[in-house]
Amino acid sequence: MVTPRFRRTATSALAVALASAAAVGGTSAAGPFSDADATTASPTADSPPLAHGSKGHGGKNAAERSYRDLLDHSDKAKILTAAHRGQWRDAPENSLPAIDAAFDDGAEIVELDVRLTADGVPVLMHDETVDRTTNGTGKVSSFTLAEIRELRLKEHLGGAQTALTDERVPTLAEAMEAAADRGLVNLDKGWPAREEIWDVLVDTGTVRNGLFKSNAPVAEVQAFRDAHPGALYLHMIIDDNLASFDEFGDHQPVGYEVVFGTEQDAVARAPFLARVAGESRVWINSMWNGLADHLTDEASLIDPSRGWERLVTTFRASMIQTDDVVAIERWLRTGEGDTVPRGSVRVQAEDYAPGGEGVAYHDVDAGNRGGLDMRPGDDVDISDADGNVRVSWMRGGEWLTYEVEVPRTGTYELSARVSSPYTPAGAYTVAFDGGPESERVAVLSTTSHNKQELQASGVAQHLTKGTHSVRVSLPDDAYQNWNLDYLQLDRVTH
Ligand SMILES: [Ca+2]
Ligand SMILES: [Ca+2]
Ligand SMILES: [Ca+2]
Repeated sequence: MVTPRFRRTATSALAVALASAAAVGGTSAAGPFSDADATTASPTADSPPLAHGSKGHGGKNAAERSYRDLLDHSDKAKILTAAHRGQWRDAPENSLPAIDAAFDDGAEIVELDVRLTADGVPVLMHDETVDRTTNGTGKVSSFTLAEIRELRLKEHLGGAQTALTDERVPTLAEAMEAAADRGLVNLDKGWPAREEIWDVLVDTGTVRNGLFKSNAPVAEVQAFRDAHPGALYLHMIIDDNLASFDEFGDHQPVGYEVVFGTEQDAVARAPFLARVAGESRVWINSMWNGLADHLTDEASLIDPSRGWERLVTTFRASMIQTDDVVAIERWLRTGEGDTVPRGSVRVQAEDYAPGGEGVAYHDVDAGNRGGLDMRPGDDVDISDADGNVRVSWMRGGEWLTYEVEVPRTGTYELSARVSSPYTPAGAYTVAFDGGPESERVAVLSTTSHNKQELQASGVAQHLTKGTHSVRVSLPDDAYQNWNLDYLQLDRVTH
């Protein structure tokens, strides 16, 4: 049983207003909403990102605000953020708590993946099979709703060694209910099930929350939109189908998801994007390389001008899909990426001390298997994963030494930004200035080699102002298969 909400008005007045707003490229929401708290400013080519007005408050009007913002593609349009598969850093991807967490963290949109069960019920699942993200196996389409509900979702991004949670595969109806008052839902993978999805949106009163998406032929898209006035639609374009922009004519989608493997792609050229941005919103993805050249979340964390800032200023993005909701929201508020906290010291794993094998490091296999040639001739395995530069192929028996400049005397706690899909992922000890080794620190799975997380070590050390050495050693009797991005020392006492 679903509870009707304020959006339960996919009826003529709204539909006409919406269709008309989309058709004429209206710069403000048509009709239904009169609350005007548009105190937000957006990054432009001439100014850094400024604060959002009222982000992350949730509450009854958040979805209305996001709906209205979505229809705004003026120069002042607010940058909207989309949480890829929900906030999977806090909950299983495509789960109900991941939807809540995404909105809690300030996203206006959750990107969810929709597939049909054997009995035709839209549920959330990214892959064609349930294997990666649940304790079951087989295609989603081979399970009835009752059967798929027996499965339990795995933590975060799932994977063979990832722990189960008590969460179940949500129906789309549950997901829309969860989002109804909070924001928008991007309905990825759902185009083949668009009629079933439409019925769910109508039944749950969430027509104004749901964003259909496809790269289908324009005639097919327009037939659906004509049959379902009020349906919000994003069209995916790459070089191969960039002509769809002209084919939509004066009945433009509310947004375009623009994907460019390189900045030289035709779809990424300034005159074309200017035309698109003049008619519609521009959605760009930053999760990994090849979605928008190398302008990724990880590159943005190092320096926003390597990613998100250029997506907005050069490529006209007014919607960004990300795996780092918290970080992109911080950037929108402050203009900063993953900056070192005040009073802390950070050393990049790839910036190990000079001196070579046996002096600065010990690496068990010859050469750099990571392929990023930063330290020619060294055997440490340095890789670049979607903008994240780190030491990879971390193996038992290996060690790395760092020189750190401590700015103030005090006690410091060490943490490490790591990634690994394995459980256990590994273990390390730390020794300062040639002293004794610490207790072993367990490296926890992040459920992906390419998704990093700052993990506390529990190791604390009193350090005087000045230069210190830190050695990180990997015991050879522990399983080891993880990546180290950086070490950080946070001062906790004087
Ligand atoms: Ca090596
Ligand atoms: Ca190695
Ligand atoms: Ca690094």
